[in-house]
Amino acid sequence: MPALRLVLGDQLSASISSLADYTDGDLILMAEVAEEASYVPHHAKKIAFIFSAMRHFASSLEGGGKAVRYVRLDDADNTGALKSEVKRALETKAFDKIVLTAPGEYRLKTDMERWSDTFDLPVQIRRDDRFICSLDRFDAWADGRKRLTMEYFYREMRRETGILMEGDKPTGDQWNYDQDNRKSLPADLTPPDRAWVEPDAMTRQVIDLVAEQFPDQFGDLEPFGYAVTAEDADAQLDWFLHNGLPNFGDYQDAMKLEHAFLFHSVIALYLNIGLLDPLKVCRKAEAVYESGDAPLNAVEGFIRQILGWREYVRGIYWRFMPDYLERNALEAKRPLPDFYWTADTDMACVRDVVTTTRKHAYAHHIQRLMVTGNFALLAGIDPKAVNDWYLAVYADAYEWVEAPNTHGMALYADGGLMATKPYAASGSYINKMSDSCKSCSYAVTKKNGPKACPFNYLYWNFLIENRERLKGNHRLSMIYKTLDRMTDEKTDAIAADSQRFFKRIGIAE
Ligand code: FAD
Ligand code: DLZ
Repeated sequence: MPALRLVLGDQLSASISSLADYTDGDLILMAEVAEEASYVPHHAKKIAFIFSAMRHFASSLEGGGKAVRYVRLDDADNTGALKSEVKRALETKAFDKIVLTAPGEYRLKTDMERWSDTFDLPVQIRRDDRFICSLDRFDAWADGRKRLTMEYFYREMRRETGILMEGDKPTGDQWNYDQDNRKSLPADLTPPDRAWVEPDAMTRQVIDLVAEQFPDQFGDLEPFGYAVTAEDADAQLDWFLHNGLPNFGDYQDAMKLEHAFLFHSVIALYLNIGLLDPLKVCRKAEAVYESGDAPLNAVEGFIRQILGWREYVRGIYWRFMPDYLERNALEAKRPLPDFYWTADTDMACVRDVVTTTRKHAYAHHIQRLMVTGNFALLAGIDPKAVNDWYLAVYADAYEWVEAPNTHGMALYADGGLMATKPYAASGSYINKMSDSCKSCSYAVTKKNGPKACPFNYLYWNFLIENRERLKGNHRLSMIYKTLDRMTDEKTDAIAADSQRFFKRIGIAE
């Protein structure tokens, strides 16, 4: 008897495990459903990207002779949820099993684990083997360790894959070139113009659908230039390897107003839905180093993000869920300010990151971590609200990768499971790494008063509010010594400025 094979919107790889043993008579189900499109208010461009990539993938499967039941969002009978679409598909003929690849989010996995009872059929939930490190391998690495330090995990991945290795030694005799990768952008260095993809008729149809069905959604639907097929995603990667990668390392942390992409790859959205394969991406980058077209600090830095960070955060997510997202180590509870949606703020750096997020469903890592993330950390915003925002607004956002980065790295809500100290920074970090302070209505050099950069007093206010929770962290001992030397008058001014600011942006307790 045939199998019903469900392929989710982020499982668009020809090699996906749920399709491995497809045989004639089987049916592949793909469904655009309101439930997935609205469990957080996804960016309009993200919805269009996923739907268009799903349609292109379905059409390539059909082109290869496979039977696909593709349910469009506006199909009259669409029931709006994955489970009810499986039910409808099961009613079309007799199936002896349901086959799927494990989803990337805990909420769906727990639901799918009950489907066998619901449908009274065997349900095979297969491993998602599109990652370099299996979850078992991650757990074997993590078991018994006191600290799960990404760097040591990364070194094991380097050894196991042989990427950037000469025998048992790292290429260049150094594992990590991070200290070379923190330069600000020289004023005379212009980032390359991106080679975007022109939407085809199928993408245009999806854009019209999203415009009609999600009229009030956050984010600009157009212009739309993202790739929606594996071939075009590969071409985007190749463009980056030759035009961005040589400078990726040096300017990885740099920020420039109205230039979110800089020398970044903009491939996370393709990796995360399966249009690109992480190991192949790393090998291609390694080849660019070997041919002498990009320096080692750039190539190692880029590979570390994929072979290291991306695999590591996935391992953390599945090892610690569902408790992970229940943690709120700093007991942060202020609401998310409206300007995360409107960009209506006087802080030029935040305004720029939210604006680029709205336009492109993209911001680069340091913008996410050190501007919007840092602000949410310093202002004590409720982690649930911050997680929901990050999950909604980025085209590459799925909980397995979004949550550890937001909850753990940006907000320290996991109490230091991932980061050894909170990534808290005052305005001077933003000033060093960007050009935004030059045109800001606040003065980054001022520490207090109405003209002072809010990041400056919020930084100290954060340390004051969290003194009991953080004073035992030895990496913060120097900072707390500096705080202890401040006069009462100074700490009172910090608290008063912070409270005034919270009130003004509508988040005072
Ligand atoms: P590049 O800077 O060119 O990096 C190359 C690749 O490395 C990325 O495409 C990505 O696949 C991988 N990578 C880099 N950093 C990380 C990281 N910390 N964790 C996992 N993979 C990484 N990444 C997501 O893919 N989805 C998310 O929802 C997401 N949410 C984030 C939320 C916060 C608060 C922070 C601080 C980071 C988040 N990241 C997320 C990680 C990172 O910011 C993005 O992967 C990156 O900005 C995507 O842009 P890019 O493709 O140009 O990456
Ligand atoms: C993100 C998303 C959206 C917006 N829509 C769909 C959809 O209509 N159908 C679908 O199968 N998948 C969609 N996705 C991706 C899923 O949310 C994703 O598979 C889960 O979050 C697990 O990672």
